[in-house]
Amino acid sequence: MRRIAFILAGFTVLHAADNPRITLQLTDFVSMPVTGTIDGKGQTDGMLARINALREEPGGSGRFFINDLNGPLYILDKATKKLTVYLNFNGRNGHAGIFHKLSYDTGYAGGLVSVQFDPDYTRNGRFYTVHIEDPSLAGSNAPDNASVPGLRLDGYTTTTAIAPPGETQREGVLIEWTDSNRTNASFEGSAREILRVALNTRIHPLGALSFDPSARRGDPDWRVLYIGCGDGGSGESRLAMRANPQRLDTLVGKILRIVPDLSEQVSASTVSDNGRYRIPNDNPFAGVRGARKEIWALGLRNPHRLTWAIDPANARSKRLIANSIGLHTWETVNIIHKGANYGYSLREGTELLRPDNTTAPLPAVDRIPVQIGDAPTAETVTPTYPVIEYGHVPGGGDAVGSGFLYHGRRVPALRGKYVFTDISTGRVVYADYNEMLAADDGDPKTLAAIHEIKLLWADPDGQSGAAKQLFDSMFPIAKAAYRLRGGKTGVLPGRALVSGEGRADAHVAVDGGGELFIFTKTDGMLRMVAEGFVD
Ligand SMILES: [Ca+2]
Ligand SMILES: [Ca+2]
Repeated sequence: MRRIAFILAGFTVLHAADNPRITLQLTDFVSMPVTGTIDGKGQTDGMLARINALREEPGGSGRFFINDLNGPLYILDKATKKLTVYLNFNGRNGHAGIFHKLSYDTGYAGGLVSVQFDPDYTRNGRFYTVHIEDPSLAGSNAPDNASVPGLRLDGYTTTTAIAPPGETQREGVLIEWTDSNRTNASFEGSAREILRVALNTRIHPLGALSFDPSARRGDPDWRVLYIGCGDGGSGESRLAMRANPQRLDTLVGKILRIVPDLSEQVSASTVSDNGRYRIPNDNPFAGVRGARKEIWALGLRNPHRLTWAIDPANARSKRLIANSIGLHTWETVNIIHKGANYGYSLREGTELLRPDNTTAPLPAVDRIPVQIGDAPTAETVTPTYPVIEYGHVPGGGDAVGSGFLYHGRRVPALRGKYVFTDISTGRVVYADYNEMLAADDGDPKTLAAIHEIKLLWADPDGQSGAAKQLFDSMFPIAKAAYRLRGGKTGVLPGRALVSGEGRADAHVAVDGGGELFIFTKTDGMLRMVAEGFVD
């Protein structure tokens, strides 16, 4: 204990001067087309545009791919701000898009959840998407190309969903797309369903997709895809499915690691049961009888954002980071290790999680059982704990958003800092990356500190004039813009414990150069971080 106290004190002294008070100046970049309803009364229908991620297209085209949960995948030209619907995933109930069973209207993370480029995209035109389907809806679960004449569907077949124990309500679908002409803003080419995972409820879906950006051809991680698979809501259930995030024989509540291209990493992997992807031989449970070979790490509730932190001075020093949304108590940022067990739903954050979903201090002997079937085995492991956590309390938040290790040029003071948001309150914060690495020490008591970022923004509404004002979070910014765009629902659509009535629904994103953007679903705005100031 003495040693821990010394180390913590060391952090404070060592890094205090390196954690400055930072203000970011925001510039409105694009008003995303309204795909919600201006007076929506539900959890999510009143959000003006449910932008979930922004990715810069590799190859220097100067274009972003942006997905809206409600269905559109846009291409945005950064210079001209021209926005084109590239693919529309919403083919539900007479909508013109591709998937008749798209489930986007209930839950915060339904619909078109994610898009990610193949590391070899500039050669092969490939990218990957995850969308959520409701199998109880009428119609086929195969794509409909009426809205995309260039999409060839000859030979396309769906796969059988891999189901977790318990009843299921949704399916997360991973699809590989190959565009044969990257120079235009339309899709022409083929698609292939790779993986379909059934989910117990409509929350915490299959979602995050991430390739190691430092891997090169010939490396063991070249074109190897890491996937965040939420627990589908199983972990907070009072039914037997509560064990699903801990069960090695099911995919939910895990980080998965697969090779989507059957012709890649051939000698170091085996073909999956569904024949659509490969599984690396060095996955930690590849040789464990009864375990799913796809699993890279386990015991996570909703690891909805995965990102790689690469040390700019040493690309071999890299970490996979998962931001995982907590139940009633703790929001966490986790450094993901091969084979590690993050404890959920036996732990939440750095506490014990009881069967009634309340938390308590960790037990003196901090071990949890390995579970491969319906019952725990005799074998036990020590859980791995987050490097950052904050509570569902005033000054904390409700749900951790996306995060990135900043490596851009516009805000030098943020270099070496991990920037992230709380979704509902719209707080934008950072932690020192070296503190995060030091906190990844097997000791739940050591954590990296969180530092507030202030925001400077000029409210475009005439009443407060065009002068820039200082804000503590994205919430008042989204609120002002929501009104200006015609939003009519309360303070802001949605609600949460700490944010109260209304949610900002804020996330950060980075472009190809590592520069920051912030998007907010409730006002449907994408904003650029133009510069940063240090007090
Ligand atoms: Ca094209
Ligand atoms: Ca620690």
